[in-house]
Amino acid sequence: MSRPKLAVIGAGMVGATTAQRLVERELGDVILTDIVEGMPQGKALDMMQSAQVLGCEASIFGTNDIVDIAGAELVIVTAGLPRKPGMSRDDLLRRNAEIVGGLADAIKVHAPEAFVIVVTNPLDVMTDLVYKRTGFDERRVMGMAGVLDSARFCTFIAMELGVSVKDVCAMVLGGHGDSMVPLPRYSTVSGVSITELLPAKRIAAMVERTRNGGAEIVGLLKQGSAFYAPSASAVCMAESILRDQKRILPAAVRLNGQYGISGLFSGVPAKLGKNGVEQILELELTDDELAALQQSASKVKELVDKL
Ligand code: TXD
Repeated sequence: MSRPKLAVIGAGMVGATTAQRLVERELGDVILTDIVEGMPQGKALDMMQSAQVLGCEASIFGTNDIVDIAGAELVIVTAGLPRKPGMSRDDLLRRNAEIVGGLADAIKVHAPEAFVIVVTNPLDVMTDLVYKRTGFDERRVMGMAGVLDSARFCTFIAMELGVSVKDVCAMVLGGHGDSMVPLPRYSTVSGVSITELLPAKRIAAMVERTRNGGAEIVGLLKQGSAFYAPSASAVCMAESILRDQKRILPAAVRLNGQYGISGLFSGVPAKLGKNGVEQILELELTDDELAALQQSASKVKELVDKL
């Protein structure tokens, strides 16, 4: 059986875990690349051996040569520096822009037909950078944050109510950062909005915990940042595209007037299928929710302008 060629750039915590999940789900044959000599090769070999134990047929190849991504159908960009305790996502801006900008140029040359899912922070700005530097159609470039932020919100809701997380569905819009916009009205347990299930105070506390979801884990780990849920989230988006699932997932996509935002990437619900971002859904928002989303987008714009 021929499998699609997939590339994961950056073989650190998020990248390596992403590669592992792609292989274990047999979504494609994976190229894992990083600049640290021997590291992607070592991790790939270890994963190949785990695939043998698990009975997975997909392969993984580690390399330091970016040219090996040639012809990839889907590329996930995780290369960059992670946040350290006390460091804001925005501190990462300049350093990661250099790295991701260079990688976008390489993707344009070596994988010109690829879908690109960006993970590196600051997420919305890096996604914008990849879009501009590759010149790819906007349906092929997207950022992963909303799936993760929503997963965090879902987890806290399930913990609070003592219900299965499978029955919880939450929606978090906006940029990946302190200005993200969790939407309790559109967050449900088996179809019932949490606004009918929990007092406003408890909801506000969960919203706050969701906003600080990344920082909470950074603080606990002391070194590096979250990677299990981030990799699961990136793979969820990849799977929706590769298997044409047409899932509606919150993703950082380029807006052209939706929600009153133009020419910027921001997290909104999007349909992901074999053509990439196939549709952007416009939820009906209250004035406050819309203002929060636009405020979040204006923060992204500030950073884009800085670059
Ligand atoms: O929701 C989200 N979008 C995020 C984003 C959730 C979690 C992590 N998020 C961000 O992803 C995080 O703030 C970082 O910017 C990236 C990657 O996080 P990770 O935890 O995987 O960082 P690591 O472990 O430091 O791995 C980064 C790797 C490391 O091995 C570097 O050697 C490599 O990137 N790197 C490169 N690889 C290839 N090519 C180049 N140029 C390069 N530069 C660094």
